[in-house]
Amino acid sequence: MASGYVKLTNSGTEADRLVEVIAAMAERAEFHRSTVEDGIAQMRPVETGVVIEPGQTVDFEAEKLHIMFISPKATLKDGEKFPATLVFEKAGRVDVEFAVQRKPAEASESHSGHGG
Ligand SMILES: [Cu+2]
Repeated sequence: MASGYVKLTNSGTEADRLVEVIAAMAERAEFHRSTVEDGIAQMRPVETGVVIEPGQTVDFEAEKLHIMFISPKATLKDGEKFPATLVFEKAGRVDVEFAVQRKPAEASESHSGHGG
């Protein structure tokens, strides 16, 4: 599995919500939040999407959020890029590119708490 991080700024006057991420390289993508419960790192799906208030920036890494790419169809190589589409409730579809970076072992270990 691969996790993606974005930084979203809402420069509009109304709140918006990131509802979906579409990437051809994965079967599907989910929003997850990392939590620590009883000293065990876990991830919980964020079913409601990610709200960005007007004038606010949501930094996935700082908020312990990530986009989980489920069942990548290709092996991702360090330094590669792949396209994806962010779907917002109000702003609609925004095309982006994710840069692939191999994470240190201790960071990917937190995925062991994953339900599937
Ligand atoms: Cu996850």
